[in-house]
Amino acid sequence: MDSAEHEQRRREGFHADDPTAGPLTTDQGVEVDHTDDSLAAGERGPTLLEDFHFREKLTRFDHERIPERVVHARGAGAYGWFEPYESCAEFTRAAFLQDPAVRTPVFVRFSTVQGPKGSADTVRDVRGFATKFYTSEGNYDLVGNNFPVFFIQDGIKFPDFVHAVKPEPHNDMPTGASAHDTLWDFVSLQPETLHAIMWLMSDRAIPRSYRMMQGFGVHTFRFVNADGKGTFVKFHWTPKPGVHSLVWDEAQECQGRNPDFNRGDLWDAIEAGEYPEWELGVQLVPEEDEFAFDFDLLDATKLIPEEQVPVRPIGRMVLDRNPENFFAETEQVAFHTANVVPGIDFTNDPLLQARNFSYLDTQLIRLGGPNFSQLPVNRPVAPVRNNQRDGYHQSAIHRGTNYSPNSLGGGCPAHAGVDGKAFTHYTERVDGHKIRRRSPSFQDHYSQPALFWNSMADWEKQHIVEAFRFELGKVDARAVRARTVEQLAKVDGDLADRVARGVGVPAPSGGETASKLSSPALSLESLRGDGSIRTRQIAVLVTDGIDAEQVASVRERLAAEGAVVEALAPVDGEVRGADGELYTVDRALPTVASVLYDAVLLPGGPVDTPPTAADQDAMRFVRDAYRHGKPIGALGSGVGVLSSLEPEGLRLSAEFHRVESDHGVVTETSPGPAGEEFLDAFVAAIAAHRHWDRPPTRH
Ligand code: HDD
Repeated sequence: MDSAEHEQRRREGFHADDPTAGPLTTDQGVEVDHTDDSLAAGERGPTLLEDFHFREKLTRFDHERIPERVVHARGAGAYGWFEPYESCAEFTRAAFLQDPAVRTPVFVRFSTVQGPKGSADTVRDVRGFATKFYTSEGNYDLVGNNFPVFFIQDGIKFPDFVHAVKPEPHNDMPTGASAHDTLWDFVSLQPETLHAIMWLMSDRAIPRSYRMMQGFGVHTFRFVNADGKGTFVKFHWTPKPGVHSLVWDEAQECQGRNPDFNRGDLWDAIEAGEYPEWELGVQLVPEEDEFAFDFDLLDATKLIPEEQVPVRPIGRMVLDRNPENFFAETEQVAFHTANVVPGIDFTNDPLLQARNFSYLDTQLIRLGGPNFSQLPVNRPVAPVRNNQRDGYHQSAIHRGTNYSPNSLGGGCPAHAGVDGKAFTHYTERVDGHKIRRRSPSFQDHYSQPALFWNSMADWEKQHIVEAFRFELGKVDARAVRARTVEQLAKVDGDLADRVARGVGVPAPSGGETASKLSSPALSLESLRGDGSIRTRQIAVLVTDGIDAEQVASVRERLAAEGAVVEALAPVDGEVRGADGELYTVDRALPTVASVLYDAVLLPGGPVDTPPTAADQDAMRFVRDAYRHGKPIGALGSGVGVLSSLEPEGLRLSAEFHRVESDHGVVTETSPGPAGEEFLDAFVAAIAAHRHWDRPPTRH
């Protein structure tokens, strides 16, 4: 079956009857001529029970909601495809990893974990990154996160962990946040959480965009080739535009300004034809090297440093279509870690083993019965033939016998296997006593959090410290704060000391670091992507008197580089340029904020009339952009606007025709169209995303 047929089969049955193709009907197909008034006994009389249309309409409405996911309730999804770069036959027989000419359709759902379905996008949280590959051999689900490690080692602790992080039971607060007593109580008592907690306190937990975050399968899985040979594998998704994050202050403001910040960004990019893309990479470990590490490959709180086992790129995924109906597709999609295909198998990771139970179980309650795999978004493109019958919401009309073996049904469906295509479980010798005990090889909880800390740039460390101070600062129980800091001291003395000073608890003495190792690949500094500024949102602050020619010259260059430029003015409509021409405004400043943009340009106007200095919204915009490390370009008298903030010691151009670029602030005082030197420097500043360690401003 080629990929076009795949797509065709997957889409079959996707649409209910077209509601625009004829008159309104009831669910039974009876035409209805009136849906605005209920049937009543007289003009001011009571509603009549026999109004079946009214009752059906209300009943259906009453039943529109299904239980939200117990975790990962808030999400956004998109369709696309995956193609391998070359055959991976040496390691796996999975059909979708064999032929670069075959594109496998995918559906991906990104999510936050803690908050309910209606919570804000930019909370501090792990992001889910779940991919359903509709392969020719059946559906394969890679249900990952944007962190490579998880909070617990054994799935039996999952309900405890989730209870601790979810809103507190007595008052259902806080929504979408981990900064509360019960989570930190759990963390302080369960040190296996510390590695994932380090990631949670880092900027990875506040991604700029779903398109700009990594994805990880987390567990060690197993590839199996046609000879039955196994190879351990860890999966990595790497986004083409690089990994970019928000800053915490900005993320919090975004929650109010645009709670749909991440899902809107995904939607808009796909609508604009800027298709998000990731490279799939694998870390491969031969079976014979299972014990070659100072941690256990089966422990999901550990990562394999890339410097030790490089990530090998094996293919790419592009998302190119938004769903048509959020409920039908994004809400009803059902992922399951046990959805594997021949050539991909499990390991004995106890977290993975628990997940293999939990996901099917949860879909049964969430989607109301066992036939959810018949829903269009879940339906495999590979044919389904078995004796599993009936149940709620059965939509197939099965014929013939429903047991095996049978003779009356011609023995159908026959067992697969004659052509070697069937799934066969990896043959692994298992030997042991029946015990309820964590393996001693899982007991080092401090080295890898220290490895992560050691790998961070100074500004990343500072953000981690600030995040710990924020979170623990919200914890009422002083003993929990103190116990958490004691745990941090076992990771790294400096970290614990810096956190302790912010949260009013004594710094534990003599803390060393639990590891001297570092992995530079973990720092955002090494994940800057392809250096492009495509889809970056650039604000241009305009008012009456702007140099419209100058604005046009910058707009043209930024648009040519694929950025999205919007002109913001105190009020919507038009502004009159210095040349007397009208210039169109895209949005009024009071309706937006700097946190919704990646960079800002301050164009000039006639000397002595800085276009924005008098405008409080504009000044706040620039101040926020500066504080959040965002690239700022200023031209002509626009430089004066910036210098009115008095950034201490920042180089701003004062001389005519001179371009200064300092900490992502690019200035040129000359009037008229922007020169190449300015444009190149501004584009480079935007491509670098953020500029940390800026000198403070006086205003
Ligand atoms: Fe899970 C949903 C990722 C551990 C039980 N999980 C869920 C989703 C993602 C993950 C991305 C949302 C899928 C979607 O978009 O519909 N979960 C992970 C990762 C884990 C992990 C990367 C650790 C490596 N999960 C985990 C454990 C358990 C669960 C240990 C239980 C033992 N997860 C669930 C669940 C959910 C779920 C309760 C809720 C909704 C759903 O499954 O479909 O079954």
